[in-house]
Amino acid sequence: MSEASVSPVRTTCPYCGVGCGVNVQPETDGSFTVKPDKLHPANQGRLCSKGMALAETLDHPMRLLHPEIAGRAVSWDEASTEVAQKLKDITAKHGPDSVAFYVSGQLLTEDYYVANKLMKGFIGSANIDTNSRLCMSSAVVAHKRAFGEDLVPCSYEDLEQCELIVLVGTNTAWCHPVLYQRMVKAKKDNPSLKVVLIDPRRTQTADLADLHLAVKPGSDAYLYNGLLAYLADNGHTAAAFVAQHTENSEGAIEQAKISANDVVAVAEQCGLSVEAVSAFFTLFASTEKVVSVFSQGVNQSSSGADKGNALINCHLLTGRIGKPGMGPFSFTGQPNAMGGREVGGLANQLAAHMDIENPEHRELVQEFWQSPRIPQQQGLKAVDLFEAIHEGKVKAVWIMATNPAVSLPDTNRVREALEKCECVIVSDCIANTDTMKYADIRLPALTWGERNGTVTNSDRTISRQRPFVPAQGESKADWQIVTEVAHKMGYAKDFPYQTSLDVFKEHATLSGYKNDGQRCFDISVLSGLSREAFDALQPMQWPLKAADASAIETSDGSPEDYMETTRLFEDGLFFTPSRKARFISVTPTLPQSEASHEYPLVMNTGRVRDHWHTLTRTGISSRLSLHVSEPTVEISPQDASSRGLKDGDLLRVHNQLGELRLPAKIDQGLQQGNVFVPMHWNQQFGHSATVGNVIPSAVDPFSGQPESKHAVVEIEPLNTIWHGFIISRRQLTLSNTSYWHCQKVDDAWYYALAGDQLPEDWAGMSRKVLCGEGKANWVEYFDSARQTYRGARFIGESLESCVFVGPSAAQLPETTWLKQLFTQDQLTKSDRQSLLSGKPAVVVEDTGKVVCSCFNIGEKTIQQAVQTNGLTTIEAIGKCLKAGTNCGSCIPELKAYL
Ligand SMILES: Nc1nc2c(c(=O)[nH]1)N[C@H]1C(S)=C(S)[C@@H](COP(=O)(O)OP(=O)(O)OC[C@H]3O[C@@H](n4cnc5c(=O)[nH]c(N)nc54)[C@H](O)[C@@H]3O)O[C@H]1N2
Ligand SMILES: Nc1nc2c(c(=O)[nH]1)N[C@H]1C(S)=C(S)[C@@H](COP(=O)(O)OP(=O)(O)OC[C@H]3O[C@@H](n4cnc5c(=O)[nH]c(N)nc54)[C@H](O)[C@@H]3O)O[C@H]1N2
Ligand code: SF4
Ligand SMILES: [Mo]
Repeated sequence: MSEASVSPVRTTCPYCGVGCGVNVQPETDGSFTVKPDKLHPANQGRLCSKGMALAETLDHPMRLLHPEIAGRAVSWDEASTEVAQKLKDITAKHGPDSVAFYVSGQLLTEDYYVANKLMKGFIGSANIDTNSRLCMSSAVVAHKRAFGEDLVPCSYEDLEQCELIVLVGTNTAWCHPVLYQRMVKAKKDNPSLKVVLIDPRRTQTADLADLHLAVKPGSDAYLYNGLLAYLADNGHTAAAFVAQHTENSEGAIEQAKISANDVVAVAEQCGLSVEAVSAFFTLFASTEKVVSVFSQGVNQSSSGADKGNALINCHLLTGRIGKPGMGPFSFTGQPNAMGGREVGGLANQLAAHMDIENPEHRELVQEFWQSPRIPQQQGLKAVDLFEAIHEGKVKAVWIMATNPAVSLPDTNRVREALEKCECVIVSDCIANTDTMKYADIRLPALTWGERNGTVTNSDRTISRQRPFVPAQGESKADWQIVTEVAHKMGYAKDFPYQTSLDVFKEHATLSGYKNDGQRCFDISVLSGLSREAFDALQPMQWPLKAADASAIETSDGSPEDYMETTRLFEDGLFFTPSRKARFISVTPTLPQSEASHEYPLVMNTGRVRDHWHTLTRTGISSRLSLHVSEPTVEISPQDASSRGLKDGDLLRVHNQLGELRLPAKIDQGLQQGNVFVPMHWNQQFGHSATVGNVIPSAVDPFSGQPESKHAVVEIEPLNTIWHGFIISRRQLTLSNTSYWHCQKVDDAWYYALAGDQLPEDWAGMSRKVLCGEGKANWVEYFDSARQTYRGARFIGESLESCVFVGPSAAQLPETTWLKQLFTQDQLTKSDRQSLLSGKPAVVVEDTGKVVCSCFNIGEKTIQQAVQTNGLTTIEAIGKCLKAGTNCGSCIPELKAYL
């Protein structure tokens, strides 16, 4: 390939709901360079650390390459026939509700559309739900109740046009890093812009905040009811707007006053000082241009929908919606959480923002699909769905692009359900996920870089994902897999799709079908999209309006034929029957599990900066695994000291549902009595590290969204008598250890280990664990007095693995140098001689935990540079070390060293 002949492919990042544009440049050596797209409206030339590292995660060592039935590789023909037959047989015998699909906000819109159509219109059940249930479903309910439709009014540019940003239950710095950077810049450009953070933890996001309200977990609705009452009592009502464009303001205010009659009561309910609550209320009341961003700290709650509405109520009362720089703004999590909602991927939706329980909508969709049947009522929501599988009511489940054995609450029960289920079909690109273990039929799906279609981000911008590498193995697009199954079930004429464009056009057409302005979601001007126009499609914000009335019929989707919509509700009209927005009366409730004598600690969960969900992508990148390299339970300094714990102590975190085994990490940002466990680790990456093991399946009564942010637990030291580690070129299966976790390092895997029983023979055990192909030779050292064992396994001259064991973690060597040895094909004589000492003959510098992953700069390097050179600004650190000058994701952390 000559340099000149290949131009970069413009596509969209597959991670978070910011939906950044990326340019992928194929290089002459077959590799790819990923750069931010300067022209994409979401990121305007920025990318975070995960986006920057995308090229490193393209080749997955565990790709699923062939369809399999019961572990046997089969042809696609056989696989799709088997899936179709199973679905037909089971529904013929037990009815349509005896089968289910469980899909994902990481599917493309086209995949999602086809799966939803097959289940709802042809199998005739509404048993299709999605991992968006765990993520956005409370926000969906809040939007529908308030606005009559699931609509996000704002646009990213509102973050730059406002005077106050309230961040509620969002760790934006780590989870929507590019939007965080946009906010940082907005604040720099406009020093009067204020930021308030509402989060029980002091996260990296607090760095941007003028005020941080460390609320008592789960108490946000008290705060927002209090705010509503305060606004009403102090004359901050947009009276004309409220009268003309809203309903039930009085009811909601009255209800709010029952729970929160003054600032003192609110402060008490939320565990805050009266001053802090007053400061927030005054700031909100006195600032016209307010954007309130909310995310999982609000949604993942047994009262998440009410919390969303309590927040929206305050925007309605002040009329702060539908104008530049203001509005409630739900940040979506997954790259296509919004697209999934457009096509109706939730069990209570239909398609194109229509509802199953609305007879007119049912009729309309059925007519459009020409489908033989359509369910009359909602299907099972995720948690109930897996319960129904457990009970044997649902006998076949097809899981696509999600890992429920890790991400649902009460994962032990979910795993039992999958174990018992008659037929588990899993479409995934990876062969070894925790869920894949239960699959009877495995279907290899395309992944990012290979897929071709559309996604929609948090601010309603539809962007293209374009392919730049060929499909690996026999993998196929998800829409194509579903289409083939639909054909085998006898629905060939109803699923006539040859390409994802065919699907997209049908979806666009349905959005306008008999719409007449009743449904906001309308992209029907793209119904006649040509191949060329689809391939050239620029990011655009729905709803799309035709530039002139005739354009809909004739348009080939060229940009001049339509107009985008930056902001919704500018005309004060909503999508309820009365066209008025609704205030919702909210009675606050606290999380379902309460701390007790037995389980005194409140456990919170969430994300870390450089990892994505269940680690199927980021877990194979050594660079992304450096920032937070191990699963931990974060505890407050007070709890650590009262329990005599220090960093790194191995703990059992347990409650009535199960246990976790994790090292302690003392975190100044936690309140006493609270602990935090990241959601990412699972059975592929650790022993008892799946946080869902201890999360109860409490759900919101309206949305069915689980309370994944809340459990109560007790912690106690894990009994261990030896500690060790293994570094190995291959991934290993470990038994006989009471603790392990693994981390990808350059050219190898690092395993931390601990056990409560000494093996009879370390050498024998090491051989068993590290056995593999090729004739190996060992170098070993055993000190029986000190109970120390060290061994290394060579294949020829190449170091294949090494193992270090001792009575305590403190007696093990630092591992930086040992990990580096695996980047060499052959060890030098001196390295080989020093190997078992764990230290090089010539000492290499330990740079500490990596902070800047773009330039691999460790904390010790930063501390040293700050001290010796007297650096006082982020810019100065950047000049001196380059840290923070590329993607900027580490800037909040860099500030801590100044
Ligand atoms: N790095 C990274 N980024 C991601 C993802 C990822 O896996 N990794 N996943 C993406 C997805 S799918 C999603 S949904 C988003 C999630 O994005 P966020 O919602 O921002 O992320 P979380 O860490 O889940 O939770 C946010 C915060 O809620 C706080 N919280 C917990 N309980 C409460 C409470 O009672 N009240 C309040 N006010 N706050 C509370 C937690 O302390 C946490 O800091 O991130 C997206 N971006
Ligand atoms: N305790 C706790 N639990 C949580 C959360 C929390 O904050 N705390 N957050 C919840 C939230 S918000 C979310 S969104 C979920 C996320 O949880 P999951 O959806 O379970 O997590 P992922 O690891 O993203 O799973 C995606 C799967 O799809 C596969 N995949 C990737 N691309 C494709 C493709 O193109 N096609 C197919 N067929 N497969 C593909 C990946 O290999 C992976 O196995 O977790 C939820 N669970
Ligand atoms: S903020 Fe980061 S993870 Fe999210 S879309 Fe942009 S580059 Fe991807
Ligand atoms: Mo999510």
